[in-house]
Amino acid sequence: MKKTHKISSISLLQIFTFSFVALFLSCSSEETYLVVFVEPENWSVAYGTTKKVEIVPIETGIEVIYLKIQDSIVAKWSNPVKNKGFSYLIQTEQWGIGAKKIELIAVKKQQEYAHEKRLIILSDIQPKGIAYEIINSYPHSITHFTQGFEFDGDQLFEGTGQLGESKLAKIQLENGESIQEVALSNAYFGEGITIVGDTVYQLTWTSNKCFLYDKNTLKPLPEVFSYSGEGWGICNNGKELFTSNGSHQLVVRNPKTFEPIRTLEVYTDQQAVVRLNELEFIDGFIYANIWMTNNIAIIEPEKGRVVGLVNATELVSKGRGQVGDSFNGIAYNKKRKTIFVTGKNWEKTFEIKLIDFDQKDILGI
Ligand SMILES: [Ca+2]
Repeated sequence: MKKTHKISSISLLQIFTFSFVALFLSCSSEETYLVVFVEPENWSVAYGTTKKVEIVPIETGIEVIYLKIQDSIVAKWSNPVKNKGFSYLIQTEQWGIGAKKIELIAVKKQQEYAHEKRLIILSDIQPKGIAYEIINSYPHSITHFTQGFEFDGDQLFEGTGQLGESKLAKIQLENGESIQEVALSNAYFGEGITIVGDTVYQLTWTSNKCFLYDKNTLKPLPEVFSYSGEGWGICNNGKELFTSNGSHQLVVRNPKTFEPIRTLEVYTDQQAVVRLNELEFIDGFIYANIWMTNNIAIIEPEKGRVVGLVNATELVSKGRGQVGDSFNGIAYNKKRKTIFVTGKNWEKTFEIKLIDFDQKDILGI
């Protein structure tokens, strides 16, 4: 009893001391700038442009100033003179789309003083509104909280969520019923699915686990991949996996190890596109449901630019039914060249075709 009391007193004291030191440090670092960016700067620019930043030392005795972009030193100025400014040109193509950390570090008497900004590099393309036509509709099980939707040939696979109800199933398109299915343990909330070779990958929402199955038997494979953060959607282009986590970022992964290769930041010409959910790779582009909207974003997988937006409000009203939740689920049938879409607990799955979506035209290639 006594021992417990003693430990908690020490912990509280440590927390207090730490907080005090942290507060002191944050105050001092915020107030002591030896070098600054000249304001007002526009910290949001289009990809492809050159961004000129103006820099001015505001103190004497600085030995050296470093400019860092994304933690890499890109320029260095020795013995700068107070109030004598200089500039640096940031080539946005070199850094890619997304939020970039831009940092000035002034060194004086072996102390470092930092001044940090975020440069948002937006897409240079305005997304095109893409229309579609409904080719057909099919029943969808209202007990399926759809989180993953993908074809292997003509066989539709569906992964579902909710604790105690999550599963992976092969679906008979004509009636929406499971031909074969495997349940997840009650501890796991199933998320996106994708198929590479003979393997089905299934993410979990907050358990940091990706389960693997033999696509023919739906037997779970012994290997389980782990990852950091939440699991939402997943798709692949045959060589790489793409995973979403509810943010505007997509992580490109090695299918053999699940290790991240790079991160894509998804932007329009105005803003980051957040809450990217179920994914599908179609003809060189990533299609993503945007959670809490009726939209699908069509994303270029190299740079993260949103080239098109499909507004599926009509499908939501026609397919959701009484108990349906959000629009989620995109599966491409390569043979039919049509896209199948549904939602969580929806009554229907729709087969659609996009109208006048010419990717090459949009990208100007
Ligand atoms: Ca999909």
